[in-house]
Amino acid sequence: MNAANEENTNGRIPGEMPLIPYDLTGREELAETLLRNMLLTRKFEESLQYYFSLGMIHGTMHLCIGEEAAYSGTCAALTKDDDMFATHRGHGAAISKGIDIKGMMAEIFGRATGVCKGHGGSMHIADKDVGVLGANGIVGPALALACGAAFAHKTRGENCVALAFFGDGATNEGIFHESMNLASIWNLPVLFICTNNTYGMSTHISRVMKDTDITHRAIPYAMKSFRVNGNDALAVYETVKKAREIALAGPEPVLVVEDTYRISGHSKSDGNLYRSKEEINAWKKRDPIRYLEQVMLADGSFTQEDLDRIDRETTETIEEAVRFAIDSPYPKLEDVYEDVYAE
Ligand SMILES: Cc1ncc(C[n+]2csc(CCOP(=O)(O)OP(=O)(O)O)c2C)c(N)n1
Ligand SMILES: [Mg+2]
Repeated sequence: MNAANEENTNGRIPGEMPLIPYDLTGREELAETLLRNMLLTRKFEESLQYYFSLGMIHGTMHLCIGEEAAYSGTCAALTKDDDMFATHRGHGAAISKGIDIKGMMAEIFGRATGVCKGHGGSMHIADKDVGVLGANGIVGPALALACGAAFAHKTRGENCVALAFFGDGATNEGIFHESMNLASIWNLPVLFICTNNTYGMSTHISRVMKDTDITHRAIPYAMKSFRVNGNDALAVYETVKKAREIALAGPEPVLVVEDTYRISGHSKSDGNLYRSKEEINAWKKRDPIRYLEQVMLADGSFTQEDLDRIDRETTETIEEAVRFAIDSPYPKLEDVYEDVYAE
């Protein structure tokens, strides 16, 4: 099943994204939320880049610049009670699921006021109060963890789903197939969301898969699947909303493949030697934030002044979060074993 604005973007140099005329009447709040979360994610990560370059953030991190619509559109289709599991590239997912931005910024700065008391960092962001059940530095576990959460929802008779984000690379892992099989045979209300940015580190999808249409991987598990333009936040939202309804009604799992592109490098140590400037520039023209802004202006529901206000407000939120993080204390040395579980 293909949603609006679908095209095959596995080719390395994509075409331009045609502007789809959306009627936003009565859906202004949705459009603003989608845009706001994308802007917050972009500005959050640009700040991280800056403070990392100053040596004020340690370790590494994986940015999702260019992929914001996939996270924003997907999470807008969820309720607060739905559970979400993110990947190593999880900032946009956590922000879009409603995590406290100050607490997440402080976490990545390693401060005691962080959502995980500064013990987790970029790849271990979690806050179960808003259904952010954890990012993960290992490729693939989100799928299996989401099966567990969905099993709990089903057993307790709760009206919610569990969702796992994962990349195209993860679909070649055993855990992808084991989780798809388990969810299918146990009829679990779980959404498997593949952010297909066509690369696993420096490896293009076509070098590791004969059939690069990842929706075909739902077929052996008798699972419904959708493929959508992951740079169009509204199309993503509509697709995931539909998938969520199917998952709850079954209950049954659904696979959604969101075609997108990572403008940023894989992690902080990426020389971009595996792809051309031409390819990156072609994708920059498909920027999901600029695209939604154009849709909002074209529909007439929003003026340039409205967009400027949203832009300004999101900048202020991020600046405030950075000030909060920098002013916060580091965790105490004697607390190093707190929240550590080992037998
Ligand atoms: C089990 C496992 N294998 C390998 C790695 C190293 N690794 C980290 S990210 C990554 C690429 C993952 O690609 P994809 O799933 O497409 O996600 P993307 O980084 O593109 O968002 C790899 C191989 C890992 N962290 N865990
Ligand atoms: Mg990938």
